[in-house]
Amino acid sequence: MSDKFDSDATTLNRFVMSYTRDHDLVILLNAIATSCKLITSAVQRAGVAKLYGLAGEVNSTGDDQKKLDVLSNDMMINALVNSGVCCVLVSEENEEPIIVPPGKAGKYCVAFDPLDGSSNIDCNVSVGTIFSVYERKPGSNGSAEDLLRSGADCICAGYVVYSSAVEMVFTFRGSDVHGFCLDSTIGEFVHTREKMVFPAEGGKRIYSCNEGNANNWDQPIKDACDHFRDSEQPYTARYVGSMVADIHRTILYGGIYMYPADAKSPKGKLRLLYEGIPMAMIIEQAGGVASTGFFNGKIQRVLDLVPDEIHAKCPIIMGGKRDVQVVFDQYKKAGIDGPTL
Ligand code: AHM
Ligand code: MG
Repeated sequence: MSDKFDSDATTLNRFVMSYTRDHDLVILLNAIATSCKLITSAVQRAGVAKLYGLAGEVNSTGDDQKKLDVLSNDMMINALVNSGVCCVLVSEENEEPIIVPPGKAGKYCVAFDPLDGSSNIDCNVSVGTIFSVYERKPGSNGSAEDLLRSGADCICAGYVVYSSAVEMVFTFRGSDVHGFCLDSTIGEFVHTREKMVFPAEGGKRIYSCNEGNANNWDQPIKDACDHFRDSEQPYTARYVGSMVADIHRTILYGGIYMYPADAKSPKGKLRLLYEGIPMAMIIEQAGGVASTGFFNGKIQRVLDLVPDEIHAKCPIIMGGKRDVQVVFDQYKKAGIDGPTL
C-alpha cells in the first residue's frame, strides 16, 4: 500500500455526515467549504489576478474594503443563499442582514467574516474566514433577531486559515474540535487533526496582543503584560494581527490572545457574532478559556454575551487556563472578582 494515497480519507463532508442525519446541515457545511475553496483560490491568485488593494468602499465597521474582502464576501453569500438551507446571513462586510428570498430559504442562520485580517491581505500574511451557525427561532421566517442570542445557542462554529497550508478548524456545540487540511490534489478538506486540545500544562508561554494600544488599556491588562514579560520564565511575544492565525497558534502551541476593551474602544474591536462567539466556542471546547475580561461591570464568558445588534463588539481574552488566570489574578489585585480556573 502506498503511504501517499489514502484510500479511506475522511473528508469534511464524510465527517459531517457521520455526525448528523440532518441533511440540511450537511448541505450548509458543504456550501461553507465550497466558498472557502473559492476564497483559497482568490487568495492564492491575488497577485496575478490583480486583487490587491482597495475596492473603494467602507464596510459595516467603517474599515476600507479590500478587493479580496469584497470578492470573498460575494463567494460566501452566493454559496449560502443558493444552498437552499439558510434564511438569514450576517456578514462583516454588509451593514444590514441578508434575508434569503422565500423560494430559497431554509432553517439556518449564518454569521461570518469572509476574510478576517484585512490589514494583512496585501502583504501575503495569513488571513482567514470565521463563521457561526444558528437555527432560526420557532415561528420565525428568518430575521436579524434569529442571531441576536447568546453564544450558548450556536450550533457549530469554525474558522479557515489561509496560509502555507489551508486548514479548517471546526466544532459542533458540546463536541470535540477537529482540523481539516485542504488537499489541493483532490479539492477536499481532509480530516487531519483529531480532537484538538490545548497543550497539557499550558504549552509555550506566548502572549499575543497589539501593545501599540497599551496606553489605553486598564491597569490589570497592563499589569498582566508586565507579568508575562517579567516572570521567572518570561513569555515570548507573537502577534500576527489576523485573529485566525493568532488563535490557531494559541490552540496548537499554548499561550494567550487578547484584544481587550480600552479607553478608546470600551467594547473592544472584535465583533461578537462572527469573531468572538465562534472563536470562544472553539477555544472552550479545546479546553481553553474565552473571557471578555472586565466588561460592563464584571468578568464574563464570551459565550454568555447576547449581541444587541448584529455588528456588536466584545473584548477578548482567550487562551489556556494557566495564562488567562494571570489576567484574572491582576483583576483580583485591583479588587475585581473573577473565576479561579
Ligand atoms: P478585520 O475583521 O477588519 O480584519 O479586523 C479584525 C482583525 C483581527 O483579525 C485581528 O486580530 C485584529 O483585527 C487586529 O487589529 P489591530 O490591527 O488593531 O491589531
Ligand atoms: Mg474582516
